[in-house]
Amino acid sequence: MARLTTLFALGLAASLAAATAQAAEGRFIHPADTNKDDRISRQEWVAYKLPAAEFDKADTDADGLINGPEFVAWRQTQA
Ligand SMILES: [Ca+2]
Ligand SMILES: [Ca+2]
Repeated sequence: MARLTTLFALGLAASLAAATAQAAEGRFIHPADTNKDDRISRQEWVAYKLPAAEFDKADTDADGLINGPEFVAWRQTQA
């Protein structure tokens, strides 16, 4: 169990680093964005096992999609 937790934590850290770096370049590439439209939809969010209740908090402009800046801002609230 401890090993699984460690692997999960490493995966999250890698995802965060990647998303932050891509957002800085004006592009948003995240493994949760399975249709590669640079936005995370609610379905993609849930499919990636992110907490469904957090989607509305992350979607600050309430357009139903999480873009790069929204994701990075939400991520920073999770630290
Ligand atoms: Ca998408
Ligand atoms: Ca949005």
